[in-house]
Amino acid sequence: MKLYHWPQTRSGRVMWMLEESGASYEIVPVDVGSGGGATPEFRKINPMGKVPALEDRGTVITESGAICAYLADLYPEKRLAPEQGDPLRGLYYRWLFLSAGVMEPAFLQKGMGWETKAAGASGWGDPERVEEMLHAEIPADGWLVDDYFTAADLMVGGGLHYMIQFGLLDPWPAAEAYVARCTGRPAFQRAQEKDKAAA
Ligand SMILES: N[C@@H](CCC(=O)N[C@@H](CS)C(=O)NCC(=O)O)C(=O)O
Repeated sequence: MKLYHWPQTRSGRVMWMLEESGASYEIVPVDVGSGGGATPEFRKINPMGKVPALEDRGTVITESGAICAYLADLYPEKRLAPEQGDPLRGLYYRWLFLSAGVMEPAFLQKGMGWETKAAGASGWGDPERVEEMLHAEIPADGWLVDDYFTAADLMVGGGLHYMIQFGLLDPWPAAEAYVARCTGRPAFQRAQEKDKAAA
């Protein structure tokens, strides 16, 4: 597998997931900060010009949540997702989609200071509503979906880690402890080291 990657970007989450999966992969650096994403060669890999992109046996997958879900299914023995047909699989999808479609835009809106004129029409509501939901749902102990870590924890815990780090979310004890459980995983630590080495 090839991971098109640049340090300290969202592709770090995929590197973490590759480490969780035990996959063997090669890192292909794409300097998205200096126009590397805009080259015709890379646009053939990802027409959005963004990292991460994962190439596996001739197919390119983009979008970090999709890549993490793909890897969880590819390595079922690592138990990083509930099985197909288990209702908890629906809960797992809910968190993956919330992470990409609700949490990210809400916190970007907050970071950029954009006004929401129609929170009822925007799919993510507004940052206040998303924060209320997170306060209610981030578990004081354990994980989001079941009693084991899944790719949904990786996406949500990784996202919270970033938002707290960059001052976009005021931490509360349960969130801090949850993020610490996620980032305390050996696979996260290995990915961090590889990300630093790639930098
Ligand atoms: N929705 C995408 C977002 C990817 C993304 O925005 N990547 C940024 C780095 S964190 C990037 O490559 N930016 C370069 C650009 O847009 O030119 C995902 O989750 O994979």
